[in-house]
Amino acid sequence: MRAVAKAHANIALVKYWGKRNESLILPMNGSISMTLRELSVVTAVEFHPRWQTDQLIINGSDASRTDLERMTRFLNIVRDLAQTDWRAHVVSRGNVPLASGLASSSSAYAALATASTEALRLHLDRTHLSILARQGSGSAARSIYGGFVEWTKGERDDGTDSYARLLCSPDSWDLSMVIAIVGYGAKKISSREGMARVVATSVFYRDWLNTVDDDLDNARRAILQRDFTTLGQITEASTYKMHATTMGASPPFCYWQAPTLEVIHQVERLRDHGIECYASVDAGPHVGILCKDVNAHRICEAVSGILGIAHVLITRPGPETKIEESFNEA
Ligand code: 2P0
Repeated sequence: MRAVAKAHANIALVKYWGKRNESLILPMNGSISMTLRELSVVTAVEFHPRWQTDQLIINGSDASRTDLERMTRFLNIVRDLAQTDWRAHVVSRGNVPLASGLASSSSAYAALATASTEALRLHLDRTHLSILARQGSGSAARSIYGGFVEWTKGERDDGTDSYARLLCSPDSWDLSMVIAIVGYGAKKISSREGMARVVATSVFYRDWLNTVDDDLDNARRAILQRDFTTLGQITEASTYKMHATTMGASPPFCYWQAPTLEVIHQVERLRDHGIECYASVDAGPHVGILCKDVNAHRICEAVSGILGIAHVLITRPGPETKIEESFNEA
């Protein structure tokens, strides 16, 4: 019972920030993202009746105890669906920097959801895959789809209406995201911990929630109309508002580092010179710069020289999750 799946990371344009249910991973607000072609993970999952425990290997090394326990909790949901108690060996390899604020869990849990359900012949449709992936990591709900994607927060307590859907396929808009990486390594405050602290304590959190629905409506419309300027402006505003909530938390915290701000200032200068581009920062120091394809290389050059920028990559809208191999088809 083995299957292999590939999933791509995504970066939110309108951010998911805060949970209303921590165990089912139900968000306080909806979000909109772009799936990235150049950042992906391939995960092989095999279930066997003789294995006593789950095993997880990430990029050639045994996973940490925390990562393994988190995966086992997720696979227990899959095992319940398939009514089996077989344990799994999971081998995952990807090019997304882990736990650094570059959406690594989005691709990890989208690939794991897809491969594990295929291995157990559950044959879920994309809506149910999105609901399942969400329970591993919220942003993974969006990586089930390619291109531009909206995750609706839903209203129900059981999460059956909280899933993603496609807004615009990857090949139908010539946008890029230039990603300036500020330095690898795990961040001090995980996104999970950061959003929980913000929901519980931030004096700005209510204001964040009050504006998200308008941002979603306007961003959705901008994507459907291929209105880059409006989408870019909402993207940058969503970033500033999300990070303002961290500064209003108790104790306050900030994911930005000095090079983060340097890159944001460079984005403003580029705009002043007629190169339209917009900054996006997630729960980490890196900056995604949304732009038209035609400007991506120029922007890449303009931020590469900034002190503290370790690496810059150009990403384009990427595909949905895909089954690469299935033992059951053989
Ligand atoms: C997002 N982030 O929309 C937001 C913006 C970070 C900032 O989703 O706790 O790893 O697993 O649901 O998905 C990162 O958080 O968090 C994230 P969990 P996740 O992309």
